[in-house]
Amino acid sequence: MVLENHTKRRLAAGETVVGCFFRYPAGTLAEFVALGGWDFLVFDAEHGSLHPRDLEDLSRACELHAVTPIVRVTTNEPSAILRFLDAGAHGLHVPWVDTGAAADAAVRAAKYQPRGSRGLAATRSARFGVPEPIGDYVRRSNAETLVVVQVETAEGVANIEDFVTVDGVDVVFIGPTDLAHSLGHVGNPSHPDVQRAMERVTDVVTGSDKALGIFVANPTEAARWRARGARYLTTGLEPLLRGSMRDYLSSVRNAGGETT
Ligand code: 3PY
Ligand code: MG
Repeated sequence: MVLENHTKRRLAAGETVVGCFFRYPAGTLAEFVALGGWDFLVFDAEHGSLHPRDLEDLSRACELHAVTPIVRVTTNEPSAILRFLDAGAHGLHVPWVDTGAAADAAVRAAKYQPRGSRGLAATRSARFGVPEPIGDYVRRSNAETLVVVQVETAEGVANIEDFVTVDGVDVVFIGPTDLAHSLGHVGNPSHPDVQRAMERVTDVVTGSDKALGIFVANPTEAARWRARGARYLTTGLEPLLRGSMRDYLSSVRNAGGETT
């Protein structure tokens, strides 16, 4: 159900947006998180158990609170992408995009004609065809649907110049965990090889009309990437909760005189 996509508008205006990955099939929990004040939530169907059906409730939870619902799909396949978008996501993350052609395929799967070849029906995304003619919905959806392509392999980094020329890509997003893994430094995104690869992506994307996005684990990393020009900043529910649980337990236990 794409009405006005505030996240896309703010990015187009040169602003910075802040979002959170969420991978649980629980609409009420999504509503609670949406109330936190995020610009957008990314419902993660790549990692985790989300199905297209879950996106109906998860998107609804966001729509109640003017938060943009975005989905990360498993694969760059039009049939997989279609079902998640039809359920109500207003934007799309495609993981493992390695070439300009793959970035173009992601845009074509997300957009209707003339830019793309998304299949058309009066689904939830089209508000079931009730309030407006389907042609109006198609034009609005093409204008409002956000497309994010993820660079997270050595091949993607090598081809980064091709990504930023693709019409319809809004955000080029660095996946630090998979990129470090791909470069042979699993669990160590701080390794100089990984940092060099991220610098290359950063230089090319910030010099283009696309926004740079990244996943960060904490506010310090977010501030560093923001200073480096990233405007689409994401974290995850798990890093937030891990930190809160650790801090809570350690202060409660320390107050009780325990040492661990
Ligand atoms: C990665 O770090 O690989 C990601 O995909 C972040 O979401
Ligand atoms: Mg990844």
